[in-house]
Amino acid sequence: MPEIYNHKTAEEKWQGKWEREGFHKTASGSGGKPFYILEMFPYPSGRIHMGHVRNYTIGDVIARYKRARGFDVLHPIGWDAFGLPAENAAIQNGVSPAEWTKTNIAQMSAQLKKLGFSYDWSREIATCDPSYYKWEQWLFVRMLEKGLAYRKKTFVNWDPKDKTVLANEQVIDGKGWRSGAPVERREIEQWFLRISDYADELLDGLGSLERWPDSVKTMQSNWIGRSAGVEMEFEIEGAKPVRVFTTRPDTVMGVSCVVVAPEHPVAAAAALRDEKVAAFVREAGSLPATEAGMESAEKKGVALGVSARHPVSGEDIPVWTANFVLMSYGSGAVMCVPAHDRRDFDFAVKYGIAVRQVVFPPEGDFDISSGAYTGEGVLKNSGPFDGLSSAGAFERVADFLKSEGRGGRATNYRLRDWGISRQRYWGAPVPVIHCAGCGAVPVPDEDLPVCLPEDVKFSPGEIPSLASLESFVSAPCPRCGADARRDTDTMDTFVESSWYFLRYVSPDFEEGMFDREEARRWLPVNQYVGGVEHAILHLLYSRFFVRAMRDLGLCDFDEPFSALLTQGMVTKDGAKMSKSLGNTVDPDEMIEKYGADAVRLFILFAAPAEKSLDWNEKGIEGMSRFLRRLWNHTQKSLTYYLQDDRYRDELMELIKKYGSTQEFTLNSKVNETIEKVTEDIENFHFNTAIAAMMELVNDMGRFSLTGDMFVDVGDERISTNTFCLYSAILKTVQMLSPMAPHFAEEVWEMLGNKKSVSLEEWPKWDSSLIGSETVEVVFQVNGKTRAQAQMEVGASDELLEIAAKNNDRVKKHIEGKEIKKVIVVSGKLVNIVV
Ligand code: ANZ
Ligand code: ZN
Repeated sequence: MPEIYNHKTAEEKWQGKWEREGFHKTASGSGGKPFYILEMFPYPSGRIHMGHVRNYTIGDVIARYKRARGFDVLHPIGWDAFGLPAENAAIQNGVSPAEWTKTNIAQMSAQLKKLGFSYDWSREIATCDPSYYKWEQWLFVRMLEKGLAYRKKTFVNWDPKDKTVLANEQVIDGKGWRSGAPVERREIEQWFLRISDYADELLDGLGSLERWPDSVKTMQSNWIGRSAGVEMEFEIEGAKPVRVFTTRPDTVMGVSCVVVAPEHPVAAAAALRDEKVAAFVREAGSLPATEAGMESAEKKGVALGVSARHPVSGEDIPVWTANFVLMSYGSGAVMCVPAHDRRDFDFAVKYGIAVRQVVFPPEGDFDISSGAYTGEGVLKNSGPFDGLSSAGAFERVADFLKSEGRGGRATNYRLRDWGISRQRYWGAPVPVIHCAGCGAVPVPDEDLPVCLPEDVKFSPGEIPSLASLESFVSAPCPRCGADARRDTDTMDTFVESSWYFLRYVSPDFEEGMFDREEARRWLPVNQYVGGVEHAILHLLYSRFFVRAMRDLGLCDFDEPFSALLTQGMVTKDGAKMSKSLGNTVDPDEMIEKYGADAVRLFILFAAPAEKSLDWNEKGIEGMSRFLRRLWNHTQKSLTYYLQDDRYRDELMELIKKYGSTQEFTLNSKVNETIEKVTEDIENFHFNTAIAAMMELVNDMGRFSLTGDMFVDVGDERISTNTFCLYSAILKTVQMLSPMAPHFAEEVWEMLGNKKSVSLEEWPKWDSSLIGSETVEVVFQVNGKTRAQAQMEVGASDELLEIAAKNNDRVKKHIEGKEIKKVIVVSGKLVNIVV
C-alpha cells in the first residue's frame, strides 16, 4: 500500500481503466431517465486554455453527479473545426488548414483526456468532417426550398483585414469581432437565412426558459429589439410617398422635417439633380452600416430640396438625408422631432432646423432650449390631439392615420436576417451551382456532400478562397448539364454550431441529420454550460435552427437548451487570461505539478461558477493539501479497520445505538455534509460544496481513534470508532468523486471496494442523525469525577454506561478491578463503584 498519494500514477491508471472499460459510454436503454449535459464545444486552436478547463470541469461534475443519481447521461464532445484561425495559420506558415486543424484536435483531445473528463469519446465529431457538413448542406437545400434561405444583393460589413463579410453581430463598435479592423461597407450578393421570420417566436420563447440566466434573456430580447410603433406616409410631389416608422406618434405635430437614409430612393433621385447631395451620399456610403457606428459618428446631413406633406396638418416640410438614418431599419426614413429626440435635437441645432415642443411634462415646465424633452406627458400645440396623454395620443394618431389611409400601427425589429456567406476557404461550401440558363440550382441530395478540396497548398501570404480553385469551381449544371460554376461562398461557422447538439445523439447516422428516435430521447439538452460571450449569437442561432427544423418536419421541440449555465471568465491579477496579454497559465503544467484533480478542485472552489475566477497557484496547492489530508485519514482508518465489509450495515446500526459522543458528532457531520453537498451541486454551488467537504475532513482530523470501543458483530470484534471514521471517508470520497474522480477511485479501491466509485449510487443522508444536541455528562469512579463527555440528549442509560466504561480516563481507574455497581442519573451522571 503506497504511503503517499501519487497523482500521476493514479490519474493514468484510472483514465486507462475508464477508457478500456468504456465507463463513460452513453448508457442507453438501461431504464434510467435520460440526461443530456453539454458544454459548448471548443474551437481547435491548438491548446486547451483555462477557460476550457473551467467550462469542462463544471460540465463533468454535473455529468458524473447525474450518473450517480441514476440518470442515463449523454456527455459528448467535439470540435467546432471550421473558421479563420486555420486559414491564418495557412497564410503564415503555408500548412493546409485541414492538417493544422487535425493536429490541433489530436493535441487538445490528449489534454482533455488528461483532465479526466467523462466524455463519451465514441461520439466525437468535427464539423470539418464531410460526414458532418454533408447534413448541414442538406439542411441548407431544405431551407432554400422553403424560402428560409435566399440570396440578395446587399451592403455588407466588410472586414478589410480578414477579407470577409461579417454578420452585424460580429461587428463590435464598428470593428471586426476577430480582427479588430474598422469595418467597411460593400455591396455584394449574399446568402441569408430568414431568422427574422422567427423574431416574435424567439422573443416570446424566452419566457419559457426559466432555467436560463436573466442577463442572457435580456441580451437576446434587446438583440431582437421588437418595438411597437406607427408607420405613416409623407406625400411627395411627383414621387412615391416616404414612409416613416416612429415609436412616438404622440410627437407627430412636432415634426420639423423628414430625414431619409443616404441609400433611400428619394436621396438617390435628388443626387441626380444636385451634386452636393450626390457627394454626401457617396461619402456616407463609405461608412460602416452599423448602428454603433452611426451612433458614435458625427451627425451630418444635407437638404434634398424636396418637400413632403405632413399627414395630419397638410403642411409642407423639407426632406433631408442624414448619416444617422439606417436604410435597413424600419422604412429607412424618420420623422425628425428635435424637441423630443436627442439625436434630432443635435441635428436641428447644427443645421438651424425648427424645434417645436408638443409634449409637456405632466407637472412643471421644461426648458426646450437646453435639449430635447424625451419623456412622455401631455400634448399641446397639437391641434386635434391637444390635451391627450402620450399613451392616449399614440392610439388616436394611429387610428387617425389608419382611417385616412396614410398609415397605422406597425412593429419593427432590430433583428436582421442572418447573412451566412463567407468568401473564405475553410468552411462548409454552399451547395449551389450557378448556371447561365437555370440560375442558382441546389446540388441534388445524392451529390452531397459538396466536399471542400483538402489537398490544396496555399502559398504563404495568399488569402485562401474557393473562388481561386478552378477545379472546384467548374461543374456541370445539375438541371441542364451545361457548364456551370459552383457557388464559392462557405457558410458562417455559426451555422455548424447551430445544430451540433443534434448530431451527437447519433453521430454516425447516415440516413439523415440525426436519428429521430434518439433525438426524441435526448433532446432538448437538459443542461448547457458555456461562456456568456455566446449569450446572443450562438444561442439565438441555435434557437432559430431548432424552430426552422421543426417547421421542416425534422424535429419535435422548440427550444434546444432547457437550462443554461454561463460560467465566468478566468482572470489573472484581475485581467482576462489571454494570449495577447501574455498572462496565460498552461493547464498541462499545472496537471503535471499538482494533478488533474487538484486543478479541477481549484477551478471549482476559487469562485462561484457564474463569477469570474482569479487564478492563483497557491489555491491549487491548498487543494492538493486537502487531498493529502484526506489521504492520511484514509491510511489511519485502514490500520485500524478490519478489511471486511460483511458487517457494514450492522455496524452502522450499532454506531447509532452504542456509538460514543465523538462518533455521534462525526456521523452527524457526515450526514449534514451529504445534504449540503447534494443541494450545492444541484444548484451549481460547487465552491461551497467543496468548503463543506473540507470542514468534514478537518473534523476527521480531530477524531480520535484511541479509547476505542469494540463490539462483537458476527464472528468479528470490530472497532466502532474506526469503523465510524472509515465510513465517514467512504461517504466523503463518494461526494468528492464528481470533482476529483481519480483520487476518489483510488481511495475507494483502497478502502476495499471492488466496484468503481463512479458506478456507485450517490450517498443518502439520514436527517435524524443531523445536528443532534448534546449535554455534558459527568463520569465518576467511586463518587469522584474523573471525566466529562458530550453525549447526545436522550442517550439511553445503557449507552451512558458503555461510554463511561470506555472513557480513557475512567478506564485507568477501573481496569483490573471488579465493578460492584453502576449508578446512572439519566442525562447527567454515571458513577461506577469498584
Ligand atoms: C420620431 C420620434 C420622436 C422618434 C421622438 C423617437 C423619439 P426603436 O425604439 O429602436 O424602434 N428611427 C426609425 N427608423 C429609423 C432608421 N431607419 N434609422 C434611424 N432611426 C430610425 O426606435 C424607433 C425610433 O427610431 C423611431 O421613432 C425613429 O425616431 C427612429 F421623440 O420617430 B422616432
Ligand atoms: Zn442549367
